[in-house]
Amino acid sequence: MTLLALESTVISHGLPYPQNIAAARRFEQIAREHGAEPRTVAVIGGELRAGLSDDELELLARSHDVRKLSRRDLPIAVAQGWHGATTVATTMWIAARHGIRVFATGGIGGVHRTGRMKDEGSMMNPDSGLRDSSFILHPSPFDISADLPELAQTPVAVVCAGAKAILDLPATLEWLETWGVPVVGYGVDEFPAFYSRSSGLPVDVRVDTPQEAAAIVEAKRKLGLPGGVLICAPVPEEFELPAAEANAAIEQALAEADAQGVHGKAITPFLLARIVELTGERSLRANLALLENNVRIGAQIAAALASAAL
Ligand code: PSU
Ligand code: MN
Repeated sequence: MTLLALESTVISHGLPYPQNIAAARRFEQIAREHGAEPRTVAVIGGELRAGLSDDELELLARSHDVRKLSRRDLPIAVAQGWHGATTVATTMWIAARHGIRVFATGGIGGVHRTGRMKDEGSMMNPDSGLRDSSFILHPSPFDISADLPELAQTPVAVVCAGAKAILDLPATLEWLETWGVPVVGYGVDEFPAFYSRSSGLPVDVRVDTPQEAAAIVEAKRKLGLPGGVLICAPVPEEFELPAAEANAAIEQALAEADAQGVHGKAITPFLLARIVELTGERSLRANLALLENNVRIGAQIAAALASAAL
Protein backbone atom coordinates (compact mmCIF):
# COMPACT_ATOMS: atom_id res chain seq x y z
CA MET A 1 0.00 0.00 0.00
CA THR A 2 1.21 3.50 -0.84
CA LEU A 3 1.33 5.58 2.32
CA LEU A 4 1.70 9.33 2.89
CA ALA A 5 2.53 10.74 6.31
CA LEU A 6 0.92 14.00 7.47
CA GLU A 7 1.96 15.98 10.54
CA SER A 8 -0.16 17.15 13.45
CA THR A 9 1.58 20.25 14.82
CA VAL A 10 0.05 22.19 11.98
CA ILE A 11 -3.38 20.96 13.17
CA SER A 12 -2.91 21.59 16.89
CA HIS A 13 -0.65 24.64 16.86
CA GLY A 14 -0.55 25.99 13.32
CA LEU A 15 -4.19 26.54 12.33
CA PRO A 16 -7.20 27.84 14.28
CA TYR A 17 -10.25 25.74 15.22
CA PRO A 18 -12.51 24.83 13.40
CA GLN A 19 -10.58 25.40 10.17
CA ASN A 20 -7.94 22.97 11.45
CA ILE A 21 -10.22 19.94 11.80
CA ALA A 22 -11.86 20.59 8.44
CA ALA A 23 -8.39 20.89 6.91
CA ALA A 24 -7.08 17.73 8.60
CA ARG A 25 -9.98 15.76 7.10
CA ARG A 26 -9.54 17.39 3.71
CA PHE A 27 -5.82 16.53 3.63
CA GLU A 28 -6.65 12.86 4.20
CA GLN A 29 -9.25 13.00 1.42
CA ILE A 30 -6.84 14.67 -1.04
CA ALA A 31 -4.18 12.03 -0.34
CA ARG A 32 -6.66 9.26 -1.17
CA GLU A 33 -7.78 11.02 -4.35
CA HIS A 34 -4.18 11.10 -5.52
CA GLY A 35 -3.19 7.52 -4.89
CA ALA A 36 -1.94 7.35 -1.28
CA GLU A 37 -3.38 6.25 2.04
CA PRO A 38 -2.94 9.11 4.55
CA ARG A 39 -1.27 8.44 7.88
CA THR A 40 -1.59 11.45 10.15
CA VAL A 41 1.10 11.13 12.80
CA ALA A 42 0.73 12.05 16.49
CA VAL A 43 1.27 10.75 20.02
CA ILE A 44 -1.98 9.66 21.69
CA GLY A 45 -1.81 8.82 25.39
CA GLY A 46 1.92 8.19 25.11
CA GLU A 47 1.60 5.92 22.08
CA LEU A 48 3.39 6.73 18.82
CA ARG A 49 0.81 6.61 16.05
CA ALA A 50 0.77 6.77 12.26
CA GLY A 51 -2.91 6.83 11.32
CA LEU A 52 -5.63 8.32 13.50
CA SER A 53 -9.36 7.88 13.95
CA ASP A 54 -11.65 10.82 13.32
CA ASP A 55 -12.12 11.26 17.09
CA GLU A 56 -8.37 11.45 17.51
CA LEU A 57 -8.10 14.09 14.77
CA GLU A 58 -10.80 16.05 16.60
CA LEU A 59 -8.88 15.74 19.88
CA LEU A 60 -5.77 17.16 18.23
CA ALA A 61 -7.74 20.02 16.71
CA ARG A 62 -9.72 21.00 19.82
CA SER A 63 -7.84 20.12 22.95
CA HIS A 64 -5.63 22.52 24.83
CA ASP A 65 -3.98 19.49 26.38
CA VAL A 66 -1.99 18.60 23.26
CA ARG A 67 1.69 19.49 23.41
CA LYS A 68 4.05 20.28 20.59
CA LEU A 69 6.48 17.36 20.48
CA SER A 70 9.87 17.64 18.92
CA ARG A 71 12.46 14.86 19.04
CA ARG A 72 13.68 15.50 22.57
CA ASP A 73 10.10 15.43 23.90
CA LEU A 74 9.23 11.96 22.56
CA PRO A 75 10.65 9.84 25.41
CA ILE A 76 9.02 12.15 27.95
CA ALA A 77 5.66 12.02 26.17
CA VAL A 78 5.80 8.21 26.02
CA ALA A 79 6.84 7.79 29.65
CA GLN A 80 4.22 10.25 30.91
CA GLY A 81 1.38 9.20 28.61
CA TRP A 82 0.91 12.60 26.98
CA HIS A 83 -1.13 13.56 23.96
CA GLY A 84 1.10 15.36 21.54
CA ALA A 85 1.21 16.86 18.08
CA THR A 86 4.29 15.95 16.09
CA THR A 87 6.54 18.46 14.33
CA VAL A 88 8.28 17.77 11.05
CA ALA A 89 11.15 16.13 12.95
CA THR A 90 9.03 13.73 15.00
CA THR A 91 6.63 13.03 12.14
CA MET A 92 9.60 11.98 9.99
CA TRP A 93 10.97 9.75 12.67
CA ILE A 94 7.66 8.01 13.40
CA ALA A 95 6.89 7.74 9.67
CA ALA A 96 10.24 6.03 9.04
CA ARG A 97 9.52 3.51 11.81
CA HIS A 98 6.26 2.67 10.04
CA GLY A 99 7.97 2.21 6.67
CA ILE A 100 6.53 5.44 5.23
CA ARG A 101 8.84 7.18 2.75
CA VAL A 102 7.00 10.41 1.90
CA PHE A 103 5.55 13.10 4.15
CA ALA A 104 3.65 16.26 3.21
CA THR A 105 3.64 19.36 5.40
CA GLY A 106 3.42 23.15 5.16
CA GLY A 107 6.68 24.76 6.21
CA ILE A 108 9.75 23.27 7.84
CA GLY A 109 11.65 24.67 10.79
CA GLY A 110 15.18 25.89 10.21
CA VAL A 111 17.92 28.16 11.46
CA HIS A 112 16.36 31.05 13.36
CA ARG A 113 17.60 34.56 12.82
CA THR A 114 20.04 35.55 15.50
CA GLY A 115 22.42 38.33 16.32
CA ARG A 116 20.76 40.88 14.09
CA MET A 117 21.49 44.48 14.80
CA LYS A 118 18.68 46.75 15.89
CA ASP A 119 19.90 49.21 13.28
CA GLU A 120 22.46 47.73 11.01
CA GLY A 121 23.36 51.05 9.43
CA SER A 122 24.24 52.74 12.70
CA MET A 123 26.71 50.57 14.49
CA MET A 124 29.18 53.40 14.61
CA ASN A 125 28.28 56.43 16.70
CA PRO A 126 28.96 59.33 14.31
CA ASP A 127 29.97 61.71 17.13
CA SER A 128 32.40 59.52 19.02
CA GLY A 129 33.39 57.27 16.12
CA LEU A 130 33.04 54.34 18.55
CA ARG A 131 30.82 51.32 18.34
CA ASP A 132 27.64 52.17 20.11
CA SER A 133 26.46 49.26 22.20
CA SER A 134 22.88 50.55 22.24
CA PHE A 135 22.71 49.43 18.62
CA ILE A 136 23.73 45.87 19.36
CA LEU A 137 20.84 44.70 21.41
CA HIS A 138 19.68 41.45 19.96
CA PRO A 139 20.13 38.71 22.51
CA SER A 140 18.13 36.00 20.70
CA PRO A 141 19.74 32.69 21.56
CA PHE A 142 21.17 30.33 18.99
CA ASP A 143 18.23 28.26 17.74
CA ILE A 144 18.18 25.55 15.07
CA SER A 145 15.03 23.49 14.60
CA ALA A 146 15.29 19.75 15.21
CA ASP A 147 13.71 19.42 11.76
CA LEU A 148 17.13 19.98 10.17
CA PRO A 149 19.11 17.19 11.88
CA GLU A 150 16.13 14.91 11.29
CA LEU A 151 16.36 15.62 7.55
CA ALA A 152 20.05 14.76 7.77
CA GLN A 153 19.50 11.35 9.34
CA THR A 154 15.99 9.97 8.73
CA PRO A 155 15.12 8.59 5.27
CA VAL A 156 11.82 10.36 4.57
CA ALA A 157 11.13 12.73 1.67
CA VAL A 158 9.45 15.89 2.95
CA VAL A 159 7.20 17.90 0.65
CA CYS A 160 6.90 21.50 1.88
CA ALA A 161 6.45 25.08 0.69
CA GLY A 162 9.95 25.96 1.83
CA ALA A 163 10.29 27.84 5.07
CA LYS A 164 8.90 31.10 6.37
CA ALA A 165 11.11 34.14 6.33
CA ILE A 166 10.82 34.20 10.15
CA LEU A 167 13.91 32.03 9.68
CA ASP A 168 17.32 32.80 8.29
CA LEU A 169 16.75 31.15 4.92
CA PRO A 170 20.33 31.37 3.56
CA ALA A 171 21.66 29.84 6.80
CA THR A 172 18.99 27.13 6.64
CA LEU A 173 20.04 26.17 3.11
CA GLU A 174 23.73 26.22 4.10
CA TRP A 175 22.93 23.86 6.96
CA LEU A 176 21.13 21.46 4.60
CA GLU A 177 24.04 21.56 2.17
CA THR A 178 26.57 20.76 4.90
CA TRP A 179 24.52 17.80 6.05
CA GLY A 180 23.86 16.39 2.61
CA VAL A 181 20.14 17.05 2.23
CA PRO A 182 19.18 17.58 -1.43
CA VAL A 183 16.82 20.56 -1.87
CA VAL A 184 14.55 19.98 -4.86
CA GLY A 185 12.30 22.65 -6.40
CA TYR A 186 9.00 21.18 -7.57
CA GLY A 187 8.11 23.21 -10.65
CA VAL A 188 10.28 26.06 -9.39
CA ASP A 189 13.91 27.22 -9.57
CA GLU A 190 14.00 29.06 -6.25
CA PHE A 191 13.58 27.93 -2.68
CA PRO A 192 10.03 29.05 -1.84
CA ALA A 193 9.42 31.20 1.24
CA PHE A 194 6.06 29.78 2.32
CA TYR A 195 3.71 32.76 1.71
CA SER A 196 5.90 33.87 -1.19
CA ARG A 197 6.86 31.77 -4.19
CA SER A 198 10.39 33.06 -4.28
CA SER A 199 13.21 33.85 -1.89
CA GLY A 200 15.96 34.74 -4.35
CA LEU A 201 17.79 31.57 -3.22
CA PRO A 202 18.36 28.72 -5.69
CA VAL A 203 17.41 25.09 -5.15
CA ASP A 204 19.81 22.28 -6.09
CA VAL A 205 17.64 21.06 -8.95
CA ARG A 206 14.23 21.65 -10.40
CA VAL A 207 11.86 18.78 -11.21
CA ASP A 208 8.47 19.00 -12.87
CA THR A 209 6.95 15.57 -12.34
CA PRO A 210 6.34 13.18 -9.43
CA GLN A 211 8.47 10.58 -11.24
CA GLU A 212 11.50 12.88 -11.37
CA ALA A 213 11.15 13.67 -7.66
CA ALA A 214 10.71 9.97 -6.82
CA ALA A 215 13.80 9.08 -8.85
CA ILE A 216 15.96 11.36 -6.66
CA VAL A 217 14.51 9.87 -3.47
CA GLU A 218 15.13 6.35 -4.76
CA ALA A 219 18.67 7.17 -5.96
CA LYS A 220 19.54 8.50 -2.52
CA ARG A 221 18.32 5.30 -0.90
CA LYS A 222 20.20 3.09 -3.36
CA LEU A 223 23.42 5.03 -2.76
CA GLY A 224 23.08 4.29 0.94
CA LEU A 225 23.17 7.97 1.82
CA PRO A 226 21.42 8.64 5.13
CA GLY A 227 18.67 11.17 5.63
CA GLY A 228 15.86 12.64 3.61
CA VAL A 229 15.19 14.81 0.59
CA LEU A 230 13.48 18.18 0.81
CA ILE A 231 10.99 18.72 -2.01
CA CYS A 232 9.77 22.30 -2.20
CA ALA A 233 6.55 23.29 -3.96
CA PRO A 234 5.62 26.97 -3.93
CA VAL A 235 2.23 28.26 -2.73
CA PRO A 236 -0.22 28.29 -5.67
CA GLU A 237 0.06 31.66 -7.43
CA GLU A 238 -3.46 32.92 -6.74
CA PHE A 239 -2.92 32.55 -2.98
CA GLU A 240 0.55 34.07 -2.75
CA LEU A 241 0.91 37.02 -0.35
CA PRO A 242 2.89 39.99 -1.65
CA ALA A 243 6.41 39.69 -0.21
CA ALA A 244 6.24 43.21 1.26
CA GLU A 245 3.07 42.38 3.20
CA ALA A 246 4.36 39.04 4.48
CA ASN A 247 7.73 40.52 5.41
CA ALA A 248 6.23 43.47 7.27
CA ALA A 249 4.17 41.08 9.41
CA ILE A 250 7.20 38.85 9.95
CA GLU A 251 9.39 41.76 11.04
CA GLN A 252 6.73 42.99 13.47
CA ALA A 253 6.17 39.50 14.92
CA LEU A 254 9.94 39.05 15.37
CA ALA A 255 10.23 42.41 17.13
CA GLU A 256 7.36 41.50 19.48
CA ALA A 257 8.88 38.11 20.27
CA ASP A 258 12.15 39.85 21.04
CA ALA A 259 10.47 42.46 23.26
CA GLN A 260 8.49 39.79 25.14
CA GLY A 261 11.46 37.46 25.53
CA VAL A 262 9.78 34.59 23.68
CA HIS A 263 12.25 31.90 22.63
CA GLY A 264 12.86 28.14 22.52
CA LYS A 265 10.02 25.87 21.46
CA ALA A 266 7.50 28.68 21.98
CA ILE A 267 8.97 30.97 19.34
CA THR A 268 7.67 29.23 16.20
CA PRO A 269 4.02 28.97 17.39
CA PHE A 270 4.20 32.57 18.67
CA LEU A 271 5.43 33.92 15.34
CA LEU A 272 2.98 31.84 13.30
CA ALA A 273 0.00 33.00 15.38
CA ARG A 274 1.04 36.67 15.27
CA ILE A 275 1.54 36.59 11.50
CA VAL A 276 -1.97 35.22 11.04
CA GLU A 277 -3.35 37.96 13.32
CA LEU A 278 -1.44 40.65 11.45
CA THR A 279 -2.22 39.50 7.92
CA GLY A 280 -5.71 38.13 8.50
CA GLU A 281 -7.71 35.71 6.41
CA ARG A 282 -5.43 35.82 3.41
CA SER A 283 -2.49 34.25 5.19
CA LEU A 284 -4.77 31.52 6.50
CA ARG A 285 -6.06 30.87 2.98
CA ALA A 286 -2.50 30.79 1.63
CA ASN A 287 -1.51 28.37 4.38
CA LEU A 288 -4.40 26.01 3.60
CA ALA A 289 -3.84 26.23 -0.16
CA LEU A 290 -0.16 25.38 0.06
CA LEU A 291 -0.84 22.50 2.45
CA GLU A 292 -3.43 21.02 0.09
CA ASN A 293 -1.04 21.46 -2.81
CA ASN A 294 1.73 19.68 -0.90
CA VAL A 295 -0.54 16.79 0.10
CA ARG A 296 -1.52 16.27 -3.54
CA ILE A 297 2.12 16.37 -4.72
CA GLY A 298 3.24 14.17 -1.81
CA ALA A 299 0.61 11.54 -2.69
CA GLN A 300 1.69 11.59 -6.33
CA ILE A 301 5.36 11.20 -5.39
CA ALA A 302 4.54 8.37 -2.97
CA ALA A 303 2.57 6.64 -5.74
CA ALA A 304 5.44 7.12 -8.22
CA LEU A 305 7.90 5.72 -5.68
CA ALA A 306 5.73 2.68 -5.15
CA SER A 307 5.33 2.00 -8.85
CA ALA A 308 7.66 -0.45 -10.56
CA ALA A 309 8.76 2.15 -13.09
CA LEU A 310 11.80 3.26 -11.07
N1 PSU B 1 6.70 26.45 10.19
C1 PSU B 1 5.51 26.74 9.63
N2 PSU B 1 4.39 26.09 10.09
C2 PSU B 1 4.47 25.16 11.10
C3 PSU B 1 5.74 24.87 11.67
C4 PSU B 1 6.82 25.52 11.18
O1 PSU B 1 5.42 27.56 8.72
O2 PSU B 1 3.43 24.60 11.51
C5 PSU B 1 5.84 23.82 12.75
C6 PSU B 1 6.23 22.47 12.13
O3 PSU B 1 5.60 21.42 12.86
C7 PSU B 1 7.74 22.44 12.36
C8 PSU B 1 7.84 23.12 13.70
O4 PSU B 1 8.27 21.14 12.38
O5 PSU B 1 6.88 24.18 13.65
C9 PSU B 1 9.23 23.66 13.97
O6 PSU B 1 9.29 24.10 15.30
P1 PSU B 1 10.72 24.42 15.96
O7 PSU B 1 11.21 25.65 15.22
O8 PSU B 1 10.44 24.68 17.41
O9 PSU B 1 11.58 23.22 15.71
MN1 MN C 1 13.99 25.77 18.42
